[in-house]
Amino acid sequence: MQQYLDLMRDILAHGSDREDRTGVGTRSVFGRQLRFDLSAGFPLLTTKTVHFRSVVVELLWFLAGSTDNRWLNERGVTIWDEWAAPDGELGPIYGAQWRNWPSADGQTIDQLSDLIAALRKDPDSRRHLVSAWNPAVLPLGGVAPPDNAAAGRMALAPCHCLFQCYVDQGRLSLQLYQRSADLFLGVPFNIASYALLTHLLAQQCDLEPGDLVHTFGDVHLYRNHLTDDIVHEQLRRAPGALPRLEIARRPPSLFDYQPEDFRVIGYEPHPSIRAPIAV
Ligand code: UFP
Repeated sequence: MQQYLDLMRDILAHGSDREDRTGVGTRSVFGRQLRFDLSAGFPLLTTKTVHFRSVVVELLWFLAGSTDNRWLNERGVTIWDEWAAPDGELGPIYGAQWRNWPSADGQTIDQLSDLIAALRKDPDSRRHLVSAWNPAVLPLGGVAPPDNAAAGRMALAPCHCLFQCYVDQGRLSLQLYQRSADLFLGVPFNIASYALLTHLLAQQCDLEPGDLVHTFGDVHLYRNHLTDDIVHEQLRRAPGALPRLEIARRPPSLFDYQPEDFRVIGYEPHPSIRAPIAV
């Protein structure tokens, strides 16, 4: 995870100070990439504690096609609370686009089922893509996230908006394009989530997990995270050994995993670091 810390230093050294939608302000760079060989360990940040169970539950929620925050709350996960409408709805975010992309003829497209079928049938294809970026239902500008969700729009425009899979020599690799990335709070979570997704896709296709390639558009540090007890505290810490992911069973489909199926072995992180989130 040294690369993650190097990217933080890159932003501190080379970033531009910018104003942003949330009003907090960021220091940002454009166009960077991290690469994790998943055979070398599971990329869960060790220089602070990342709550792995929330990563698991959120991913299973996406896979289930749900956009209802109550589903997460019932499982003890509160990471989407700030964006939800009063009834828990988040609008047609990731789960809706991944499983039920609305097509022109009134049908819906299950991009994930199509992906699994295509990976099995034609692993060499260069068309193994899944997109969450659907311009027809992006949030309306100047409208608060919960109000967008209540109006049937996405509460938040997809940050991790496109991924592509690649199969070579029995290994499944995945590249993610993240258009906007809060490096301190969001990215450790996003890395773990897509590493987990790569493991699941590989298992379902009888392949080994290969590389996770994480490509960034605007990758930033929020101004209120550039303090001695947040970003600089993290940079003082030495990364430890990566844990290993254990998957207890192979369920019949990508949509049948349960939170209890996953364990990280040997995760010995530094303590968590609290930081304010920009909504
Ligand atoms: N963000 C992430 N990862 C996520 C997520 C949000 O880093 O998974 F949902 C951050 C990126 C940015 C903000 O700081 O949330 C989204 O704001 P905007 O839509 O203006 O880019």
